[in-house]
Amino acid sequence: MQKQSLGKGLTLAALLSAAIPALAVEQQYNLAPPVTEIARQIYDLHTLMLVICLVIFVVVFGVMFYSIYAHRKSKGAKPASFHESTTVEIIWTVIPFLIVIGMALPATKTVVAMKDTSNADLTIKAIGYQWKWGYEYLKGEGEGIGFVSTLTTPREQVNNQAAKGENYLMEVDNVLVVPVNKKVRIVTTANDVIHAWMIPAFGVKQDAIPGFVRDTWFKAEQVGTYRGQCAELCGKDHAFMPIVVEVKSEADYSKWVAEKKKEMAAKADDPTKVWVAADLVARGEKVYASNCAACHQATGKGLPGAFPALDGDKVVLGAKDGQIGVLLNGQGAGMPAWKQLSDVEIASVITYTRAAWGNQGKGADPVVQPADITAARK
Ligand code: HEC
Ligand SMILES: [Cu+2]
Repeated sequence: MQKQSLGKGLTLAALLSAAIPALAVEQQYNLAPPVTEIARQIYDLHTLMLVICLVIFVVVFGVMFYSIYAHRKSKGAKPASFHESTTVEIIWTVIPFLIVIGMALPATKTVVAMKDTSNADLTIKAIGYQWKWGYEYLKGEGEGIGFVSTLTTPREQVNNQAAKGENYLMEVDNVLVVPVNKKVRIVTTANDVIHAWMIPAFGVKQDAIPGFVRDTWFKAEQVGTYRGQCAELCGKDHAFMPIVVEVKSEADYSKWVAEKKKEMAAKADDPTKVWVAADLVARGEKVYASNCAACHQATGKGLPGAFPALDGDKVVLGAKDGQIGVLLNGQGAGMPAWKQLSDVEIASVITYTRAAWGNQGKGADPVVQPADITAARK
């Protein structure tokens, strides 16, 4: 899936791929090289159980084939004809029992450790949306930071109209940044349907369920970029909502927090300001591309039978209150509510849809101001 630097999670496969670069992309048969204690335990459990299975396989089939061969009829073998051997029954109960206990004990220890989210240095909420991830830094250094993380792979690559990039479908605009060697608690939830937050290298996979809060944790031991995907089938673009985590040194993380806070302060829109139509349209085009185009398409034509066209749509051309309502509350089963967008974002995307494609100059209320959204939210 991705090249990873060598470190504590040293494996034969990683060693081979480092020695022979051509193998790097090819080694996709094993688990991801672990970079957390939990992932390492999972990796070792996996190997241990595989070895136990292999030994059982060899012993059972060894005895079986040996018996078939050594006691064959042509050598005059006579079958034994005993019934109910207590000794045999005890042996074939006790041995498997010991094997199962031997596997369950270490596995339980790891599962219990996985669930222990206490004493985290940093708590981040991950919210699944159809089809992107939102992050909110709830507690610890970086508290207050929040952003949405959307796929950046261009559609041309998906449609085979362009060569696929190195991190095809595994790249996003805003990566989740965390410090190295700190316990990070991830609180998951979802806005629409069940998603799941997964980073194989961290040994983390947690469902994100609407209306519920679940949590998991990791403590990455190596600086680097780690990638995962939504791991719960969540609709049409399930394969298009990857997760990218960048683990930074403590100093670099502090620097990132400072920069992000400055950037957020600069971006914080003043929802009471009256905007010029052209600025709203320009901003709305971006909001549309990252939030609406997946369903209604960049052309505004939608997908017949699934997503209505917004080009020439009666709601988009109608009075502004109707469209504000659809965006704030959603509509039917398919149109999600967009309450999580800011007033400026909602106002600009509405203004954009009213000015784009063939809608220009046709409808009522061509410009919607952020103040309209503020009022409608009340
Ligand atoms: C997950 C797919 C999806 C996304 C993303 C989405 N929509 Fe929709 N939208 C729908 C569906 C489906 C409907 C039709 C709902 C119904 O009436 O059952 C709809 C309806 C609408 C309508 C009303 C159309 C009508 O005639 O009733 C408007 C306006 C609209 N969407 C605008 C937007 C905007 C703006 C965005 C981006 C912020 C957006 N949609 C994002 C699926 C989506
Ligand atoms: Cu999902």
